Amino acid sequence: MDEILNKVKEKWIKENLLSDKVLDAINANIMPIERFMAYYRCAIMEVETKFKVLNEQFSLQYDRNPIESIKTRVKSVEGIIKKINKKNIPLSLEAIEENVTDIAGVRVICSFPEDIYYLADCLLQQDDITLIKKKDYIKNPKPSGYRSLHLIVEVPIFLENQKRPMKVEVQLRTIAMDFWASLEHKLQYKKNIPESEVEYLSKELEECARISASLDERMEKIRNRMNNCAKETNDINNEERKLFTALIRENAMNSDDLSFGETQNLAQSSRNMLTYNKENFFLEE
Ligand code: 0O2
Repeated sequence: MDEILNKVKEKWIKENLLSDKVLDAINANIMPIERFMAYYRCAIMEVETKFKVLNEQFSLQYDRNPIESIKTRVKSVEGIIKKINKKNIPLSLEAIEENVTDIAGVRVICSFPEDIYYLADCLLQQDDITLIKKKDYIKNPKPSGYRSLHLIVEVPIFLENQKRPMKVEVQLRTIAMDFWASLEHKLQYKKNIPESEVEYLSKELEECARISASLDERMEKIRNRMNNCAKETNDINNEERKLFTALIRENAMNSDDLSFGETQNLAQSSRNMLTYNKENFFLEE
């Protein structure tokens, strides 16, 4: 009996669910979704490249990289559906495109908080970027302790015969902010935690967020002090170079034909004068 039922079931599936008509219908519906997701992947590439270019330029100009790493993702279909339900968005690609603004996500991990604002400004200055929304959770952290700078931007992608504006969510954060957010995000998925523990853990996470913010601040101060020291040393070296050149020029003008030994003596006396000047320079300070 079971065998007969199975055969009937199989025949029905083949004739109805796997018919050419049904497969055509599935393809017709899947294609626009695949195209839709591909557009978001292209938008991610555009924004990621912009950050890579800024990083490269910064590294040439200041001899350091403001970006530690860049992570990108296209939101999963499951994630999009959850957001549609949460926000009661109509079930059409147009409505999703309009209302789900984080389908394309680019996360930029920076070394210091100042780099975040520098990079955000540089991106927003570009004439093909339109700012849709900005949320500064660094200046105004979430009650959970979450800190990051969020930008929803629109960037054009250039297709065969079309220029298409696409929305991308950019999250900029430091390594410390990212460490905290990744861990906290993982903990959000842990189930069966008793109410009393939830309260304790939330307080702990808030405290950790505070510590990580203070760590960012202190590291930035250390960086700035180091930069100032390096600048002062650079200024002194430049001063030294100028003095040395001036002394050589002066001594050379006062001497005609010099032997090798005399030239060496001249260089040494220039160095001595330079040391004297340098010491006085420090004493004057
Ligand atoms: P996922 O899995 O990271 O994509 P909206 O985006 O406007 O619909 P909302 O909540 O107003 O919703 O946006 P918001 O506040 O800008 O946050 C969007 C994203 O920021 C979240 O995406 C998280 O990635 C991150 N985020 C916000 N708050 C927290 C937080 O308290 N902890 C952590 N770890 N991350 C946070 P999704 O869609 O929630 O999830």
